[in-house]
Amino acid sequence: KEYNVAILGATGAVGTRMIQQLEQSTIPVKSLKLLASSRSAGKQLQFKGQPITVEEATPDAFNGVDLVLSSAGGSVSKKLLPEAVKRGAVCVDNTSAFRMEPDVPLVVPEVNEEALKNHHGIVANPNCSTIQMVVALEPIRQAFGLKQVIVSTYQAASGAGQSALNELKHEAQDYLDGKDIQEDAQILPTKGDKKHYPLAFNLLPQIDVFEADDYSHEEWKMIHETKKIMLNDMDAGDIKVTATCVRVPVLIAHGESVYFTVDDPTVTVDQLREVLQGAPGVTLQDDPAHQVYPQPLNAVGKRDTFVGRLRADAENPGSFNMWVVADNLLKGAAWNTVENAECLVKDGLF
Ligand code: A2P
Ligand code: 11C
Repeated sequence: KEYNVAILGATGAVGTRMIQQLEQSTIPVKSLKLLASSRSAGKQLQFKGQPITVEEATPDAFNGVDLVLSSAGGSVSKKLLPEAVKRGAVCVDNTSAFRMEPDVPLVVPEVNEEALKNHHGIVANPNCSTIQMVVALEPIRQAFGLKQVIVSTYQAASGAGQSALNELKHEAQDYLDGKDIQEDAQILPTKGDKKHYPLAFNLLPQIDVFEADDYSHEEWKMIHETKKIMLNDMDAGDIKVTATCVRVPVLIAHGESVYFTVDDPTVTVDQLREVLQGAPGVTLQDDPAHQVYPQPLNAVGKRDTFVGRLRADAENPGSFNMWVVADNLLKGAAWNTVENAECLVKDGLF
């Protein structure tokens, strides 16, 4: 079978990469529709060397579509994906719109591919910072059990979209030209809040808006999405997770310092390395003697999650530190979405 595919948000930082990842995927594509806002209608993009004209995303644009890959923001997904499902499509959604709905699987194929079989038309892609962390932690959990995770993130500007990436470049240039960059800040830390601060030569410990308990919504996602993916049950409290999320002046690829405690206190760093060496979707880059460790610049454009800096906490047997880096636009978004769609095809789930 060949599929009529649509990409919703095709002109964005993630959408353009969805086009590339679909080109390189095993999904047999009969036709491809590229959908965005009315602002982009008429623009031309390429798929496998052929020009495709971008169309405005409306409910009827999904007529005849079998598979939707979506990354145009949560409110657009909420409005349009039920329309696509009504018209017979299966949607893999990269936004937060449906992630916590009980009948929507939240899937990272290396961790919980089997959850795909419970879909009712929509599969959700987790948040980028959650995805790379669970790819690194799942093989460890399977081998040794997992009690607790304490994560601090170092997140790239592109997580907030193409316009945030442009904002960082502009601020950096203005700063080097000796200009005041306060006025350049129009989007970050988040479009959804009142004040905006420059990211260039700075750090912003706010990603998304704050919750009532003073955690940011990004931190909330890392805690709750991790439990839904790894425990397959939002309310299961077996893994304690806490997070601090920070935006850093990097364009692409998130870094994470992950402190974790396994069930078995006799586990060694060598055993962890052995497990991670062969783990799906993981590349181990851990050779301190030769200064080998994951870096955002080296992860850009790659599908894998890179893990290094593994160390035992000498004062707490069974607890370890590691450093995890992945391209937030690929494994964190476009690739994980296309990979989920590949699995749906492979597993005969639509
Ligand atoms: P457009 O380029 O026409 O604004 P990013 O995450 O990089 O900011 O990209 C967001 C994507 O979502 C873009 O493709 C953008 O299209 C698309 N988008 C934004 N608002 C809408 C909307 N109301 N309907 C459809 N697509 C939208
Ligand atoms: C960021 N992680 O880096 C966010 C972007 O829930 O899909 C992804 C938002 C999401 O800003």
